[in-house]
Amino acid sequence: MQNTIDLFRRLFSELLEDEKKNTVAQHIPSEKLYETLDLSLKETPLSEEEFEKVLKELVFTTTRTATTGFFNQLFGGRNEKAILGDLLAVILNNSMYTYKAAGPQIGVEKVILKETCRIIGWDENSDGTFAPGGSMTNFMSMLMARDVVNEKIKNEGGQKNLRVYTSKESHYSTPKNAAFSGIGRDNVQYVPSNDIGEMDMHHLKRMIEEDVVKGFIPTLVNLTAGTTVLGAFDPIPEASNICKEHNIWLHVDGAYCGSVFLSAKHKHLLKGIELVDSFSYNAHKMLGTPLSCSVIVVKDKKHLHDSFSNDASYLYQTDHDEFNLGKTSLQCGRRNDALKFWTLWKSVGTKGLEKIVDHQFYLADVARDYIRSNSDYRLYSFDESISVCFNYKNIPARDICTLLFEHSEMLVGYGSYNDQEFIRFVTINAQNDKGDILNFFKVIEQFVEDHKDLFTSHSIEA
Ligand code: ABU
Repeated sequence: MQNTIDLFRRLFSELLEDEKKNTVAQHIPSEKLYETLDLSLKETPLSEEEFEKVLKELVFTTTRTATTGFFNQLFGGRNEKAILGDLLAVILNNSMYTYKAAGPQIGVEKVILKETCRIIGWDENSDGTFAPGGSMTNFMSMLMARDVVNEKIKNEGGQKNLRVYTSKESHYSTPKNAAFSGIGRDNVQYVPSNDIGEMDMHHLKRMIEEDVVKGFIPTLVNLTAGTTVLGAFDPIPEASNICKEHNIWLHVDGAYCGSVFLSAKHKHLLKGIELVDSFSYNAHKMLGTPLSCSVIVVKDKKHLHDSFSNDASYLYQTDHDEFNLGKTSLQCGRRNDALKFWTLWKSVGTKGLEKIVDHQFYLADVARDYIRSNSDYRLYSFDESISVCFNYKNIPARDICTLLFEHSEMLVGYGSYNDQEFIRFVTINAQNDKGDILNFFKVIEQFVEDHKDLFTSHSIEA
């Protein structure tokens, strides 16, 4: 084992050194991947030296997500205390279904869930669990909503007239989950959003009322706290009133920005969160833990048990259900995603998590100020969002993003709203500072200046 630990230390130290010089890994075109790297699996073993060489090549050419060159998705950075927790979780290798198999790690998960529920204003009757990602926490909310409408579905199978409401700007997991749950993709109703990307409550109310008249059963309203493109927050109190009137499960998908519940300054974006039935957030997004760290909490823990528990005498052999977390989880074997969050939270305190969240909004202000003060840029997104959407010199956003990627300069993505396409710059890496944000714009400006021919001669194919 010592040799392996030494190899890990070598690879990690060398990578850290290299990242200081090269924030973006050398781009390997996908069509050249297998001829560039030796990924093949063979009958015979490699020598230790050969093994280290191929592993180093792989590590060094892998997309770098912890540097100042990565703004492509809704995560980034490298929080050391959280990494320590995740490395320990790998070494300990527990499965979180029973107290017998995970011991005190069950308590680690439970204190995170309890503290989350307490901060958002729920009582002892609330609880939660961890799932493999935001899509799956949304899926869990849909299953609980379905089972509340008709508890027989889980035994007898589907019912054709259930309806789910989500905004046009919401995450693409909702139609997939409707397929998985038997509700059906065709029963997802897409509610239009207003000018700043928030679900329009007048439309929601009208669509629900029309569905009731037609004989549909409104089952779930899925709100978003931080839409994937604009980072908008749907209004909770208005949706809660509508849901109460019609007995509909209300879920808030806070995968991207739900962690604002930890910030005194920004928690107003989640005003009314205590009114909802379920709420999910990803600590691997705003809080910067390694992937994945997805939490769902429910106001009444009964629903977790009703939808997810199943007897298994070969598994549940000791202790109370409260400590056998397989009774409330989506999966059976389940890795310990809680420990990395716990090591982070324990080391910086709730105040430290708040600072992480607040810093991202500060960085977004820096970016918006820069854009607003420079006439070459046009801003499309709004204040109080950590997605800063813009165009530069009217150059198609997809051209800039794709060329930056292919030239190993910077990873940033594009999005669209109301038929406008723009660069989506996400200030989610709280390890960045003002200089890193300003440097992002400098990289784009220098790149465009140095590659004028590419931008004037043609538009890149999508
Ligand atoms: N849930 C992942 C969203 C990915 C993105 O919008 O970048």
